[in-house]
Amino acid sequence: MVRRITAVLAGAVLLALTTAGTASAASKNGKCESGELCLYRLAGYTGGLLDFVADDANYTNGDVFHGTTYALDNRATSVVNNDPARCVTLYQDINHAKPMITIGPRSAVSHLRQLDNLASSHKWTAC
Ligand SMILES: [Ca+2]
Ligand SMILES: [Ca+2]
Repeated sequence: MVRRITAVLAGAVLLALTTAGTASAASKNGKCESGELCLYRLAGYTGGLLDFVADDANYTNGDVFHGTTYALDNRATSVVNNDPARCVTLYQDINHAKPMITIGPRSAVSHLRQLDNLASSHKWTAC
């Protein structure tokens, strides 16, 4: 019985270490790390950024671009998908309504042009 519990604990520790190793990127720390979607307020990846590891169904929840007081909703102008494998879709409305654009792995858009200042949610997808 004792031996069995030890084996389960060892497995749990290994899982925790593996998870930490693959999820080193931290959302909303102002750094566009590998595995993140990075939204910039201005063209050419300037004007402050917001970086996300996960989906976000609602940009109207108080997020501001890092280092600024500008709210995210309807303000993204340039975008970086810094994930090596996933695609990410931006939506014009909250709750992933009205898809605008899908950006492939390790791809970027320096100016969203006619889609400027519209994004209100995003979701990661398989490519
Ligand atoms: Ca980050
Ligand atoms: Ca919008």
